[in-house]
Amino acid sequence: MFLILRNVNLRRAVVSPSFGAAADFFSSQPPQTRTLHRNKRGGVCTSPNRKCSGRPYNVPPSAEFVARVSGIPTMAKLPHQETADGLDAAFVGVPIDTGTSNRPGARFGPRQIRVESALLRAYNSGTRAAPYESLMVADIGDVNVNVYDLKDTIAYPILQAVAEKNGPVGLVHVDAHADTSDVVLGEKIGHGTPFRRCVEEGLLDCSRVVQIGLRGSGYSPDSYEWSRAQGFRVVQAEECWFKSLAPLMAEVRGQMGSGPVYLSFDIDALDPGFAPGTGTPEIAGLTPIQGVEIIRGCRGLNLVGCDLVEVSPPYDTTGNTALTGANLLFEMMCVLPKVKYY
Ligand SMILES: [Mn+2]
Repeated sequence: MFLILRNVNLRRAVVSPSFGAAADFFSSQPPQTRTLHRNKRGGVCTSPNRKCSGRPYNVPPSAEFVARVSGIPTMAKLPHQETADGLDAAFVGVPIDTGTSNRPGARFGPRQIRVESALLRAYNSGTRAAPYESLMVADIGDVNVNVYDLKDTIAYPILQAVAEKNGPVGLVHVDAHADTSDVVLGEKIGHGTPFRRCVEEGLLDCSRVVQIGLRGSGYSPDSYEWSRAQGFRVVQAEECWFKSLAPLMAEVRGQMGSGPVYLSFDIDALDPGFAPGTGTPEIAGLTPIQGVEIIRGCRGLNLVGCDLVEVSPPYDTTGNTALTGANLLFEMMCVLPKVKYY
């Protein structure tokens, strides 16, 4: 799991009251200060950790001058800093897979995505976005997860933190799975239940939720009945086949309006032919083009955070799944508010 967060207290995001064991574990650790905030530099870099360029913002070193394969692998070869101080947006890894229902391995996702992200460049050739000309971004490392706590979910505690700051948020959820189960093997918290928990706690503005790419065999004839009953818009994969998703995203922008929106992208939304490195693959999924269309279609929304989850490198030794994940994260950064476009 990899995240891009804006203006969120990360400690609150990762350590929720629901996570008893995890909370105890974290409370025994040194205080963390990863509180994201808008910097007040007025266009002047205030980060003491900027090492990559002479520009006012962190910029990945160009492979025209610095060998891609050199250096310690951070996300997009951005500087690493311990805290989010001075940043407009931060990449943070959450290496967790302990409660996965099928193939484990996603704990290695952030590390592999960082390695593959060395191929990312500074500008988006397709959209002319220049994220490093208007946002201060860095890699703030990984959350020190409790790998002995089997409660494997991330969207739930993050949305608790996001909603605490913003109130109930809209959600663009791209996934093969609805992740709205109630109880799995007696457990209320797992990677198949987060959005039901979010609704129960009032974290989502249910009229501003869309789930895209859902598919596969289910536990009942209508697997997405619960989602629809909450007011979510459900766009099954079958509705996406053979189409551009740009028109859909125009409708989604209308649905989301100007309120805060969170984007959660499970790599298994993509067809396993493109992204086999994941824990619960489902055939006949979205193409990478459609994935990019969805993310680019979020431009203009008031995005408060994004995640990319379930990259499991052991199931794709080519690295392509992690490479795809890295590129999708770059696309997400390019549609954050205030990104400069040429
Ligand atoms: Mn999924």
